[in-house]
Amino acid sequence: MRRYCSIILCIVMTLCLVCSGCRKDNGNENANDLFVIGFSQVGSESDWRIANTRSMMETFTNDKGYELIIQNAKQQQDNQLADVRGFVLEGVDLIIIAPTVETGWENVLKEVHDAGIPVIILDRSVAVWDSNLYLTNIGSDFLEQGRRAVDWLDKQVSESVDGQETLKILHLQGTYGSTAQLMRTKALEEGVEEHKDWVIVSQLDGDFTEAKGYEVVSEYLSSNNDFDVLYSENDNMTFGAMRALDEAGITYGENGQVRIITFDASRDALQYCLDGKIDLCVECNPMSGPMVEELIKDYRAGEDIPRQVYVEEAIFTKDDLTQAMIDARPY
Ligand code: GZL
Repeated sequence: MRRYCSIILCIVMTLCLVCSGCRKDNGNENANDLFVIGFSQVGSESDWRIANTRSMMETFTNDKGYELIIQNAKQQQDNQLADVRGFVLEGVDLIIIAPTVETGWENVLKEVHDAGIPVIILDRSVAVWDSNLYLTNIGSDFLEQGRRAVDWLDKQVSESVDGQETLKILHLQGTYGSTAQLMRTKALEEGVEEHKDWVIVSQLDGDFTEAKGYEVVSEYLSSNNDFDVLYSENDNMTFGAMRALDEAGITYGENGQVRIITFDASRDALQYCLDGKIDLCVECNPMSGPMVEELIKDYRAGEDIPRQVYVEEAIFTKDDLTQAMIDARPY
């Protein structure tokens, strides 16, 4: 009998040793004792997105005690849902989600919550009944971005000497259902409501990519060319639209037929602005890695963190820019 007991004891002890090397669920312990973060990123659709991914990689390094696992969802929410469920199975210590669209997150966030893994929502937002399903949402105030663009346009037009009858706006929209699209669109539509002499001649789905922006604007220009403003919800779509305008022989920017308003304020867009090709760049700051790290440090220290954190942003016209400023920009 004693022999059997000693065999069972050996088996139990062996099992304990084997398991002790495994990552404890959210116990912040693993083989190298790194804090493991699963990051579900929208994709790599724009210069903004690539800069945002770079900011996170530069922040969460092994030598600072982190293991960052990045999954690129290629702008498909289904991929993100699978990625997040994979992080739960992996037993990561924290999950960061940059959501493609606002809806469809309730179930997976409940699963993550039930697994006891904290979640940070980055960049865009999620529309869920219970905001306790995530620690915080850190990103941009997209409605404010749009309102800054509308206020600028209002000042431009009210000062314009030609006093034209109607201001015709071509609206190039980002990924439908994303917070960036929903709020930048809401600001413009509010502006049109407030200005009876403004009209949106068409709303085109550019999905935040240069290729789609070129495609939909080219198609529109094949049978229309009567508009005064291009309101484009990100720089990459703007670059595609500029190519289409060039091919159609329509001038834009300084002294052009079409004024261009674009969002993100990437280095290339700022260069076009300084060169008089783009009239207004509305900044959307992708370099949020360090702010995310501070929030995680506060969380791990047991401190309360705000439910919503906005990054600092500005707007730029040609008069606000110098070549030195542009060359020094991080993205
Ligand atoms: C904004 C971000 C948007 C950018 C686009 O925070 O969600 O998505 O404006 C990017 O460039 O594709």
